Amino acid sequence: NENFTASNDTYAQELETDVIIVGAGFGGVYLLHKLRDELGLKCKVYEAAGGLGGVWHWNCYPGARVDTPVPIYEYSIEKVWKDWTWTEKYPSWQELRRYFDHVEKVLDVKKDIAFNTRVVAAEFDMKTHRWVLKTEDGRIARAKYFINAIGFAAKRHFPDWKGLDTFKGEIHHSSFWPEAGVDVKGKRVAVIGTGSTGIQIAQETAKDADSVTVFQRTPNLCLPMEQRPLTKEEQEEAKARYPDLYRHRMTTFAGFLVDFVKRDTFDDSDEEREAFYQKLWDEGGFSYWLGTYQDMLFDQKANDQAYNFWLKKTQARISDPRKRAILAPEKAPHAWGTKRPSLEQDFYEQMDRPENDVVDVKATPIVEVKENGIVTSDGQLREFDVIALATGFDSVTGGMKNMGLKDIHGVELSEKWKMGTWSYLGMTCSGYPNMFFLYGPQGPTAFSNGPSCVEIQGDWIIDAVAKMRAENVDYLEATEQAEETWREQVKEISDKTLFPGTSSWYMGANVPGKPREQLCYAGGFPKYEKECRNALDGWKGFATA
Ligand code: N01
Repeated sequence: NENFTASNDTYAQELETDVIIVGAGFGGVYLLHKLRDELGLKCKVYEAAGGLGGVWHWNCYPGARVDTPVPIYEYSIEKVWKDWTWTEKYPSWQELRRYFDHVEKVLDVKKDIAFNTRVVAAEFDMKTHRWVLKTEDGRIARAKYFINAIGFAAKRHFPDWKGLDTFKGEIHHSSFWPEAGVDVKGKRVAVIGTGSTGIQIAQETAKDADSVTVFQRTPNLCLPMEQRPLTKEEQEEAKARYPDLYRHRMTTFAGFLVDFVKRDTFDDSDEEREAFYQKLWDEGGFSYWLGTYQDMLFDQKANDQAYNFWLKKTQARISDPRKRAILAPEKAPHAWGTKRPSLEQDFYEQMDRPENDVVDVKATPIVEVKENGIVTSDGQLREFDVIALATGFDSVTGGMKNMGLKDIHGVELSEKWKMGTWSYLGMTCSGYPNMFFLYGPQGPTAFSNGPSCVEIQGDWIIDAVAKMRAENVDYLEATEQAEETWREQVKEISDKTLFPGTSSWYMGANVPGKPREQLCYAGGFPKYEKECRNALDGWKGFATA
């Protein structure tokens, strides 16, 4: 456009800048801060929501809280953690929002973020070597670098049940919950889905509602959260160790502090194993998942042991035999830990109460929503006042496929990824020069602690941009060969584990018609970082100009 009169104002109709980042969650804010304040680049962020926090802006459903403990669920940036104090080990969405207010106070990021701005198209202009992005309301931005930080849950998944829009009560998807809340006092609530979200909504709503009915397709093999309040004093005392903790989290498999032990399940005697499981169980959180025997996710027999211990612990909490058989069945629904366990507080006790119920929708699927309730395939109509759809997301790839991204040949990303996902290092794509993404497909994403993942990938992107500038590289594009090899590697690593045998969003299996494939890199942080750093040395797998 010859008449392009660009400005650098955040909300300019025509914006010209060095870097455009999409998304103002943990990833986008980290990149904005580092690229702007440390590399000195002009940066702007486009964010569809009205505030900071990404998923923590959208997720305000009842009981929403993170299931990674602080202080590892936060930035390692000293000027941010230095003056920040949490009140709980696993913070609520309200506290995470306050954390982002604090981040704003310290890093002053908002002035470079255009909120309520949804990107609907992006294309690289081969003549000028600049990205051109369009927003829903017709604004245009041009930038040398384009970074996608939209997270893995940017596209909601709604089932296509007949009559979904005829329901006369209140119906909300978890990621679109009214911020003012929904008054459930005296009401009959249906919760559909038992992912991390459904468990939290059911557990919390049951405290106020007349009754809660959970529609469960696959049992969530939940672990006890062991939530507890934190004092300012204990955090101040611990802060001397934070730099070490932050370094350490990058050396573990998933960017947590716990890690798999270098011992196999049957290396221990029955008694030793029982004692070890008990120890992990008592620690709470993900210790029983990510701090266990190294063969748990590889060997079915080892995995059965983990399931049996879980079963014993969980069944003991449910007195109603019918509910027990649905929530904690004798036969494992899938290999333990190959779907995300939710961290619960009193979910099983709440479900056990006589006024609450659980419906096995694997046996009797939902077939229709009527104006007064939900009909299952056995013809039964259950009546409700409120329906919470906790049916998840077109996870990992859905967001990027839905943004109108086009490669240098004019092919849409949704077309390129129609039969499966191709990327290099889970951060770049062939046909998309000077574009980076993080916390998305083929990176450690779903198998990692979010803030750790955005720092490991964010630091790589920052170093790549810095290196391009230092070497006068104007154009950086992953080769198709490098993509093929990376895709194979992601698959090969996953195929050695028990993940592929389970229908989960990790495998793209939660959305009808989506190709079944491992969406994330399951090789762990140390191996991942080594691969990425190696590629930077001499631009392996990239074409440069
Ligand atoms: O989504 P999910 P989520 N009929 O896809 C069911 C993170 N997170 O929003 O398992 C009936 O996990 C579906 O059943 P099935 C975390 O990484 C973190 O809960 O496919 N049921 C499943 O039970 C998490 O993993 C936090 O058989 C249907 C549920 O809906 C990720 O976000 C909190 C159905 C969807 O579960 C996504 O979690 C929340 C149908 N037609 C989320 N379609 C914390 O940090 C789907 N389902 C605490």
